[in-house]
Amino acid sequence: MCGIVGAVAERNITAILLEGLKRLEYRGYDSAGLAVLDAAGQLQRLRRSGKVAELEQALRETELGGRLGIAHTRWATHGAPCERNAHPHLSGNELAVVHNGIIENHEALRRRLQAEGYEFTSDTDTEVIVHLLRQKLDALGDLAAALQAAVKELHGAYGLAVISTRQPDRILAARSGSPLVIGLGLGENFLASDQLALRQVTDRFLYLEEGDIAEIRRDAVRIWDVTGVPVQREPVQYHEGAEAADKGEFRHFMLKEIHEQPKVVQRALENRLGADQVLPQAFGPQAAELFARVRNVQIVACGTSYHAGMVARYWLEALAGLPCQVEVASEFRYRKVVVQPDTLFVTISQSGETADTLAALRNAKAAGYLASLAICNVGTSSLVRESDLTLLTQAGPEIGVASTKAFTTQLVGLLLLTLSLGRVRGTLDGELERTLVEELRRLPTRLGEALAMDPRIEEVAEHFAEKQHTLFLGRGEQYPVAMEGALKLKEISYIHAEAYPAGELKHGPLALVDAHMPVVTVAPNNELLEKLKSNLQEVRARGGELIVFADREAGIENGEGTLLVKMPHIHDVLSPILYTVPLQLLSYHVAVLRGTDVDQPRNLAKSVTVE
Ligand code: HGA
Repeated sequence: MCGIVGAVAERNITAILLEGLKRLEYRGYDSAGLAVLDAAGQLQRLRRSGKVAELEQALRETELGGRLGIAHTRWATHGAPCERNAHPHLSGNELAVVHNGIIENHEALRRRLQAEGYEFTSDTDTEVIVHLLRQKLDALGDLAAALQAAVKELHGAYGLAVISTRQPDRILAARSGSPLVIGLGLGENFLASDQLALRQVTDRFLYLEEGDIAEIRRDAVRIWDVTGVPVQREPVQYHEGAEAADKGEFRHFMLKEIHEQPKVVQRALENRLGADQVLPQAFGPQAAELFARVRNVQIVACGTSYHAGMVARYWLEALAGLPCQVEVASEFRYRKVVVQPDTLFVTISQSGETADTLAALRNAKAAGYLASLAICNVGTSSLVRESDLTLLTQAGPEIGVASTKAFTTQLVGLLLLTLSLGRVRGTLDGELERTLVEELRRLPTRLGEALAMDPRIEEVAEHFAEKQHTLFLGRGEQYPVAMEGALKLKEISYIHAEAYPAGELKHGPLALVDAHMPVVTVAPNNELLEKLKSNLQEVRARGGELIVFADREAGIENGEGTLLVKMPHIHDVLSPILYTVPLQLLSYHVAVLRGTDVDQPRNLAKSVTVE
């Protein structure tokens, strides 16, 4: 979603701001802008709707430059995506603000500030912040004090940065519900909503905590906590994995990330598997003692991560004998829940900054759960820092907005969790445990075999290029895989796709089936295969075209009305991980054929840091 970059240095910082914005582009946005204090100490602002490249082009045509500035990519929540609403927003040409998040009481504040004579030039909620700040600055004379006073009147979520002509040597920042990180340089300092934006200038970071306010100058950083008390935040050295933010030989990040799956799954298993069991320390030193007390599991997540949670429910109940509930975070957070005794609260999020999931975790703290566990890809994220236990998925940076390798590594993490809980509680059969550990070791090879089906999947994708609707079917733990397949197709090809448990077909969706509605099915060779085959017959009998991803021994043949993709054989329990891969490839090829923006699909954003 929106991105923030700020810099204060002895050199012109516009190139640093632009490079930072480019590094955040993958999150999805609709406009971009920056504001700097020029050599005369005046505020100069430039904004463009569309891509950062357009802002860059506009910048080349001006003289604009300075040693202190802030920049932003906006993903509109309040007000149309257009230049007038792009950030930074100004007040009286002496203050500029960029903001990620939503100010919920913006209407009341706007009315009050307008009545007091402040003139608004945008439809955004953000603009109230800059006028409110100017009011406070007029009264208090100091930017940090003004910000401390202003945030007390803001309800909602914000990560924000402010610069002013009145104190032209500093950037002020505030965090509440939307992440911010300070990058430490030599004689220069930086600010961003994600450290990725600053990796070209530093690898040392201070992570702001909830409620923090920071004052960033060239040679000093001061931070106050939520109570206004000065605090020190420990600098963290950031080590990036080998896979940097570049596409390499691939046409899109999404394709690169799909192909990385054997490698990242291997990494997700490293140091976590013993000879015939999941190592107890995989979830941290206190895990074994806590796991022994777990009697229920509550999983909360959004989007793709929610689908990973749904697969885990099948595993946790079947293998660890634990009752498990799974819910989308945006519902869970506003619901009065009845907490069963000894329930482990599990959150799943790629970024660890997903606003709804974080809010659910924060609510859960007061609700009486046994402990919280985050399954997450970003070790420095808020979710990780605020959870009792963590399992990092080790997927490496995921740039494509549509999640792929983050999902499969989440599934690996959730299977490790299931096996650990099953072992500690004595509910998992020892023989089955050994088999599954062995199968997990072989998983990277199996994933490589699934990727080798790519040319066939590309052929199959051609049958979709002109379609407008499609159904995805699965049974048991393949039902969430079908949901994830449908989500991928919607996200990047804009084809309407619905997933159903295959047994539900005749309770409604069969009415939609005709020659224009392809039906995609995942069919591993398991105990539900025969039932699934009957469901496929129901589709064929209505003239529906089937696309089936089936175990090579499933006894399903390519033929009229049935396009078959033969899959490598895999143990039932691990089949959701393997069968996800061809569905990712199918969506990818369909999207390429339809000419959509695969890595940055319209209207979507990575790391959903607003509600
Ligand atoms: N509410 C602000 C910022 C939106 C945002 O943070 N998106 O991720 C706006 O609409 O401009």
